[in-house]
Amino acid sequence: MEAGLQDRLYRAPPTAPAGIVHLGLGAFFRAHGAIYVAEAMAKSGGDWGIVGVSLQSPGTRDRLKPQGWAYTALELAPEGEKPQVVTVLRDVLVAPENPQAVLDVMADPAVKIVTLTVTEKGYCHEPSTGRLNRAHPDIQHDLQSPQPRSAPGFLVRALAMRRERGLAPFTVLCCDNLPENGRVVRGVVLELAGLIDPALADWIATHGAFPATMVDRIVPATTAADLDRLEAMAGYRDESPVMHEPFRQWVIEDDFVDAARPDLGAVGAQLVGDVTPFEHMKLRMLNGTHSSLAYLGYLAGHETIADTVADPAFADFLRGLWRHEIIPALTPPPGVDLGDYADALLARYANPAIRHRTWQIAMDGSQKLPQRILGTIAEARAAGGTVPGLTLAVAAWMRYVSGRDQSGRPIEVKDPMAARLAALWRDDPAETVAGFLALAEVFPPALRDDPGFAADLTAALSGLIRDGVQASLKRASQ
Ligand code: CS2
Repeated sequence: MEAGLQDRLYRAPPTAPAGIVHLGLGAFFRAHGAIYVAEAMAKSGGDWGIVGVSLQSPGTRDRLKPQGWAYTALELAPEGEKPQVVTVLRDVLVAPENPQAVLDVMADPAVKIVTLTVTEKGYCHEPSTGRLNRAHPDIQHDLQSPQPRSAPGFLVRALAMRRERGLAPFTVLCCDNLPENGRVVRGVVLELAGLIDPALADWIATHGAFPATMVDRIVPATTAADLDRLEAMAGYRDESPVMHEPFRQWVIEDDFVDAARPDLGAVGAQLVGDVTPFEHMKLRMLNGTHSSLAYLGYLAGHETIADTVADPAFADFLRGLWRHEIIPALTPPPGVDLGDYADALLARYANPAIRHRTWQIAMDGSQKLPQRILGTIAEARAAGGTVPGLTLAVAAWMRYVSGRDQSGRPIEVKDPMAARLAALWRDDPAETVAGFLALAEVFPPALRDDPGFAADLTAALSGLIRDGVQASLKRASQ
């Protein structure tokens, strides 16, 4: 046990002045980016304290404030748990309470970087195309009001303030699991800025930077039992700890305004010229199989990913997904063996100390499936291949979002499109599939217009309904 952990939590030493504003202060950033930044400052210095912003609710701010913004990050390794106190946060703002205060700090000359983890749906874009969804209610609001609600709205209005003040823009560092995430956030920001003031959009396009990133660390939601266990172990109460696996990876395109950034390379982040091969590998091999296991595992009655992969039929299915369906369509990043990467992923999923619920990962499938699964399917089919496992995963998603499991029990579906998705379920699987494939926001044209895919998906869904998950897994395992 690290000495003085309790003292550090409640009398956190003053952290450096803020150089970073983070939008979307969830558990993932506190267990990933914030730790890299804290370590980079400890190693190489710099004023990179972080002001966190919650875009929705005050819960995190209310829990962290009495702790002076410090919190415990608990590493969950199979061989034991290890707490670390993180003191890099300087303040936490709650955007709906005072949007102007958020804009003011984003427009502060000391702030050089705005990082984001606002989840896939937070970009208010159309997942199948990456373009801004102008009809989104928050975007409609942000077009009218200088006090924004959406993440793109905050970026645009704060960049406008910086331009008016003669400051350089901040670097926008997207840390969400989106393909080409830098390009997506740049696209929505430029489109929104252009609707408000075309000259602003030109200025951002010329002077701004939107580096792409690949972020990776498994961070299960913290539970009440975790709080009690940490208290028993560490001897102090932390009302807002975060849980994480030992593994972490952060690959960043090295393109920052005025090259201003923490020394992240000194603490293991990879600063590269092209993130794309890393991002494809991670989104398709990790997130793609995570979502597949989430829907199929949930329907099979498994509560967590570790429980799911402990089931031999699932482990076989998973290996088949990687070997036969996902890896063949990938270009390995320099120096990476994708077979080894798959083996390491299986060990991470099997970590019994991580209770990562299938229900948690199943959330927001309409926003996740395109980049995690549908891209691989479209490429494989275009090359004349078949992908029965991933097709089955899409069928399982359709069953899941119907809101009822195989035995008619209700499922609590969390998805911005939940009501529309549930309404697509029909007694006839072919009709259900036709309804889903008409969703232009989710399915790329290559799949919407592919009768062979519709037929395969219908067969997978019929099989799932008729024979259940286990038999379907066997059929799809090659
Ligand atoms: C998961 C991710 O919840 C989900 O959808 O697939 O949060 C996953 O755990 C992380 O991307 C791992 O880096």
